[in-house]
Order: sequence, then structure tokens, then C-alpha cells
Amino acid sequence: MTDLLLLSTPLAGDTLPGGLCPSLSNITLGSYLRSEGVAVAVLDPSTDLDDEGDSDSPKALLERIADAVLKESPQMVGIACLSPVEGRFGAAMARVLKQRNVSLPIVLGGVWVTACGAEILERCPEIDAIVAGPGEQAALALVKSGLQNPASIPGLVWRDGEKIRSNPPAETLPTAPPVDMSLMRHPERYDIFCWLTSRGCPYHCTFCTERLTNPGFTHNPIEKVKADLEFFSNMEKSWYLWICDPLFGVNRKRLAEVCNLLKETPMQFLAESRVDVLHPEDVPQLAAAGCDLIYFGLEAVGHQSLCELEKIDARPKVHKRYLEDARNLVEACLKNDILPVFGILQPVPGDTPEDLAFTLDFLRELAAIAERLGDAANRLGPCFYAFPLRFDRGAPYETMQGHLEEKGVSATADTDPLFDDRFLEIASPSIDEQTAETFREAVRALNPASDYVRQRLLRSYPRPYIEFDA
Ligand code: B12
Ligand code: SF4
Repeated sequence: MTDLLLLSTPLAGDTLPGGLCPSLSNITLGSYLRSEGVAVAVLDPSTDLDDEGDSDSPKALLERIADAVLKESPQMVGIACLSPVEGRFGAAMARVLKQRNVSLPIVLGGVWVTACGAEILERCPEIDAIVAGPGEQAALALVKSGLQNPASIPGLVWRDGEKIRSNPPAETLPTAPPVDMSLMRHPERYDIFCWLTSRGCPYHCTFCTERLTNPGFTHNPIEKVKADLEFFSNMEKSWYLWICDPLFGVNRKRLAEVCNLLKETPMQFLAESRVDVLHPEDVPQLAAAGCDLIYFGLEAVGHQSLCELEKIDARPKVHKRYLEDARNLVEACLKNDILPVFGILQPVPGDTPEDLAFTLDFLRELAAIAERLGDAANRLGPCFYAFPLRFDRGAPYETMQGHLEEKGVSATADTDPLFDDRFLEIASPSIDEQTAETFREAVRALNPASDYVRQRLLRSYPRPYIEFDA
């Protein structure tokens, strides 16, 4: 009998580039619950359904997933929702499951629902409860007592007659058990594994929701890191690791320890960091450990833009160092055969055409480093991902409405204020939507055209989620 079945959002079919990757939220939660003796199962529709129905419509796919869920007669179903796209799947799935079995409890958890639990319950009668914040203790309590004593479950958002109540969230557990590979029914079908060696981030950028589920910054015990890597290394198929610690490399001693462990594995990996956190001197050991790509959340270049995002403080010398760090890291990465990839979120509130021109000049300068290095750049050049700035629920920007109005900012109009992704549309009176898109195109045009670089980028892409109507 399954006490709790954790369901993952299905990924788009294999006509798209990019690989399959299991839900880290479900694997983390499932590993903890198994270690506590709970009968937990993870169902990933991307790998675990039978092969028929490859060309399902979203509606038919939901029915097929419901067949697979109900066949296992779980006591409860949990759905991880880290962003609105997973929330839309969660809402649609709950509706179909409840139509087929009205007494099956359905609980949602994850970063996105943490920010809007009460609204989800108001809108979706098929969802029984939400877990806000870290989910381990809540899921354990839910498995033990179901929804009979909701006030005792940490982080639970629940219905009490006509009212919606919220319990204080649990604290992040100081330690986590190793990844339990047996939770994946077909580990050989995955290509990429998202994995963390630490949780949280000491910074507080205005657009970022990192603190919602991880208010503190903690390293996973090195024994867990070691045990996970041993599991991965014993697999027949070698996955590509996406190390998604928000700030990989913040502690240099720890970085060296993790790199020494990674070096012993056959896996290649990418890591994510900031230009003012990772030291160029640490790049060679990352390369020796199997790193072939580093993603830097550069986000912006000009002083006003970086201060606006609270990426840096207002001191000019900090800004100067930020740019210098970016230059040095491009050079170190290229020389060590690591592809440096920079995320750019400009235009940001208050930007002017001069801010955007300044950024483009700087990014051109970064691109020119590859030309200057010639053969020493290992056929690589820096890559730039230009995204519109997201206004995610629960990010500091949510509480800064007056500030945004003052800067002349407007966001994309919500057709559905709960389930729609929300982006910055007009950054300031002098930057309209068209100027913003023209800027992003100019940034993307700086990317190396080579197929060699493209292949390296594609290797690290998880396929996008399938879209469902909430
Ligand atoms: C891994 C990851 C991904 C992976 C997810 C797939 C995978 N294989 O797991 C990929 C690369 C696909 C991805 C994509 C995206 N991501 Co992402 N991603 C992350 C990342 C780095 C880690 C998430 C994670 O697994 N954490 C570890 C687990 C254990 O923590 P957790 O999910 O919070 O789970 C805990 C609790 O929330 C809770 N819980 C979670 N699920 C459940 C379920 C139940 C039933 C219960 C009881 C509890 C529970 O318990 C868990 C244990 O404590 C986070 C940042 C972060 N550090 O969290 C960003 C993050 C979640 N992503 C984010 C974003 C914006 C995106 C994208 C929109 C990016 C984009 N531009 O496309 C897309 C979303 C998809 C889309 N197309 O729209 C934002 C979300 C912002 C928001 N609130 O909406 C985050 C927070 C990054 C950030 N700081 O801004 N992402
Ligand atoms: S954007 Fe990066 S550096 Fe800023 S708070 Fe989020 S995780 Fe930390």
C-alpha cells in the first residue's frame, strides 16, 4: 500500500532538444520519507507511464496519469509546484483525480504555492491543503494522521469550515538523507539530474524567491554529498549533473572538498554562481572535477540597474569590482574549457536607453575576450541568456508596489492573476516593450554561432513542462 504518492509535472515530448530530468523536490522529499519508514512512491509521467498515447492531448494525458495514480490506491497524493506552470498542472490534475475519486486527499507543496496557498484553496475546491515552506516534517505528519488534525501540521494551509487557516512553517532540516535512487522507477531514462549540495542564499535580490522555502544558508553534510555521488557513479548510465546550489563556491574550503569528490566520478556537470562569489582561481579545480558550464546570474551591468535589483550595494568600488570579476571569470572559464553563461534580466525598473547601451558595450567586451584568447579559448565564447524580469509571487518586489509605480513600471496584464507568470513589461517612461525586446535580441545576437557551443548548451537543458489549463 502507498501512503503518499508524489506526482511530477510531465515534460514535453522528445521532438524538442533537451533531456529528461526527475523532480528534485519529489526525490528529496521521497528520500526523507523513505528513511523514516514511510511507504512513499514517486510517479513521473515523463518516464513511468506505458508507451501508448505519445500524442495525447493534455486532457487525455491527465486521464492517463489519473489511471496510473488510482491503480496504486494511494492514501494521499502530493504534487510539487515550484512555479506557476507546475501549479497549473497541479490544479488540472487535482480536478481530474477528484472527479474519479472524491475522497482521495490532494496536497500541493513547493516554492510557488508557499507564496499563494490561501488563494489556491479559495480557487480550487479539489485541492485539500497546501504545505508552505520546507515539506519534510509536514509530509511525515500528513502520512501519520492524514488531514484529521490539520492544526498540528507545520506549514499547512487548510480549510476550517468557511475560513482558510495557515500554520507556521517548519524549519529547514539540518541534514537530509542521501538520494534514494529506488524512488525513480526508470533512472536509466533520465539524462540530467538537478542536485543541490547546499540550501539557501545569503543575498536578497529584489526579484528572487529563494528565501521563501530556504530562509537560511546551509551546506548539506559532506557525507550526504559523498553518498549521493557514490549512488550516481554506480549507475550504468552517466547523468549530466545540474548543480543548482544558488551560490556554488561561496565557501572555498567546501568547494575544494566537493570538487575532490566529483573528480572521482565519471559525471560532467554545470554549476550556478555569482561573479562576485566564485573565485577565478577556483575555476581550474572545477574543470578538473568535470564542470563544463557555469551559469552566472549577472542580471545587469550598470550601477543603477544592479542597485535596483539589490545585486550590489551603492558603493562605486563594489560596482567596479563586480565588472572586473565578470571579466576575470570569462577568461578563467574559457581557458579551462568551461562555457561561461550569463543570465541578463535587463531592462529593470528605472533603466534608461543609456543603461541598456552600457550593458551591451560591456557584454561585447566579454565576447571579445574569446577572440583575444584565440586557441586558448578552447573554441568557446561567453553565452548570454536574456530573459524578461519575472515578478514572482513572494519575491521582495511584491511588497514594493509604490517603488515600482514611482519608476513608471508596468507588468504584463494578468488574464489569470493567480496562475499566470508575470513579467515586467514597461521598465520606465523611456523604455517601452519594443525597446526592451530589441535590447534582448541584441544581447542574444552576441552568442557564439558555433554548433560546438550550441551542443554544449543543449546538453544541460531540461525539456520544458507540458502546459495545462488551470
Ligand atoms: C531545480 C530547479 C528547476 C528545475 C526543476 C526540475 C527538477 N528536475 O527538479 C528546472 C530547471 C526544470 C526549473 C525550471 C524553472 N524554474 Co526553477 N528552480 C529549481 C531550483 C534551483 C531548485 C528546486 C528544488 O528542487 N529545490 C530542492 C527541493 C528539495 O526544494 P523545494 O522544491 O523547495 O521542496 C521543498 C519544499 O518546497 C516542499 N515541497 C516541495 N514540493 C512538495 C510537495 C508536497 C506534496 C509537499 C508536502 C511539500 C513539498 O518540501 C521540499 C523539501 O523541503 C529552484 C531554486 C531553489 N533553490 O529552490 C529554482 C526555482 C524554483 N525555479 C524558479 C523558476 C523561476 C523557474 C523557471 C520559471 C525558469 C524559467 N525561466 O523557465 C522554470 C519553471 C518551469 C517553466 N517552464 O515555467 C524559481 C521559482 C520562482 C517562483 N516562485 O515562481 C526558483 C525559486 C529560482 C529562483 N530563486 O528564482 N527549475
Ligand atoms: S538571485 Fe541568486 S544571489 Fe540573488 S538572492 Fe537569488 S539565489 Fe541569491
